[in-house]
Amino acid sequence: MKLFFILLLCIPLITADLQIGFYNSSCPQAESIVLSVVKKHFAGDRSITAAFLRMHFHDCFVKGCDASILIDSTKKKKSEKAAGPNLTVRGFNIIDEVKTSLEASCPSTVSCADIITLATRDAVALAGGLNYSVQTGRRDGLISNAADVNLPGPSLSVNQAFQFFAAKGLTLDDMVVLLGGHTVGVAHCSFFRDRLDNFQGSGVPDSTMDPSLRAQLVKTCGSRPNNDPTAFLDQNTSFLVDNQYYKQILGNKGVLQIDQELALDSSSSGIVAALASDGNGFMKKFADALVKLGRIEVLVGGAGEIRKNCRAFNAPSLTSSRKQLG
Ligand code: HEM
Ligand SMILES: *[C@@H]1O[C@H](CO)[C@@H](O)[C@H](O)[C@H]1NC(C)=O
Ligand SMILES: *[C@@H]1O[C@H](CO)[C@@H](O)[C@H](O)[C@H]1NC(C)=O
Ligand SMILES: *[C@@H]1O[C@H](CO)[C@@H](O)[C@H](O)[C@H]1NC(C)=O
Ligand SMILES: CC(=O)N[C@H]1CO[C@H](CO)[C@@H](O)[C@@H]1O
Repeated sequence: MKLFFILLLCIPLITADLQIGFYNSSCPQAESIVLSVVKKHFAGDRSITAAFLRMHFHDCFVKGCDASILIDSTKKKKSEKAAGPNLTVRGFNIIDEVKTSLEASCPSTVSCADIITLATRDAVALAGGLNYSVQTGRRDGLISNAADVNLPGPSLSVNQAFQFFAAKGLTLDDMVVLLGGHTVGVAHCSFFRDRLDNFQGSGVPDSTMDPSLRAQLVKTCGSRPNNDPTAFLDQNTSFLVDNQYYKQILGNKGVLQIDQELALDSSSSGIVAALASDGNGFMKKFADALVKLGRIEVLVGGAGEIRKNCRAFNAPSLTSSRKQLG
């Protein structure tokens, strides 16, 4: 009898996994609520596609896709948000708005980690990418420490950057396809300024950068010396999810060093060329790679919690949603 109960308790642990339509019965409106808020914001600001892609990447690469990136720092502890590479992640207010709307319809049901995943999917589709099906059922993490943030920097070689992806179970193809996220969005000059005049401390520009792009970036970055301006990562279709990024880097118009390295390094140049010449293939691969990104080290079943407020862990008195494991 006792053994029977132990087995019974174990079943949810064994079968718990992400599923397409995880909220079909617990919150049937979940996906349409996310879409309506994202759509509203996208109509006024197409740059939110970039915001969510980067937020999703940073969330999933630090402690898995568990919304740890959304936690605000407290006086006592600096959360992931307070770490250098996270400084310029944006879109937090839109996530809050989605959460408020979801809590009104389905309290304590839809995780913040799933909100990031769904908002990314919707924003990609609105920007011309595929409207792919994405699994849900992630739970929110209980840890967010600035010290845990260890993300690849923009001046790494392809092989160095790949070590970060391999550690998350991703392939070199996955990395090259995911860096296609740089088909939208911007980079602050501080992340690539050395390439314009003092590449790796050499005193001269990065010779791999197209001279006309360099001239343009010198103008952009030099214009307001007291702050840190931004430049588009994709010089042509800066707000569209398409394969232009790969065409740009093949033409030496990568803004970040890692972007340019991707086209030049013999390990990745073939993948880049293939993606540059197959727009539809890129769309499908990008969607598949985002689904794979969204599965990294997720919490499912009774792990973690469903946060009421994406910026804070539930108070101990609210932990009824923190299911007890048998
Ligand atoms: C080796 C891997 C990567 C490196 C070194 C890297 C580095 C960077 C850097 C330095 C920026 C500029 C940030 C700023 O100035 O605010 C940036 C922006 C961005 N990254 Fe990446 N990134 C990587 C992978 C990815 C991946 C996998 C995605 C998503 C699939 C992604 C999506 C973005 C987007 C959309 C932006 C623009 C953000 C905005 O406009 O607010 N990146 N990245
Ligand atoms: C939710 O509904 C969709 C569409 O009908 C279906 O494809 C999916 O398998 C369902 N998921 C679950 C977990 O019921
Ligand atoms: C994606 O597909 C769903 C289901 O067909 C649809 O309701 C939604 O409007 C589509 N999203 C976008 C951004 O087109
Ligand atoms: C910009 O992108 C459009 C649409 O993909 C393409 O037709 C055009 O050739 C591109 N222009 C440049 C200068 O890359
Ligand atoms: C807002 C924020 O978190 N800023 C921090 C980002 O990281 C840099 C460098 O680690 C810190 O100096 C900032 O305080």
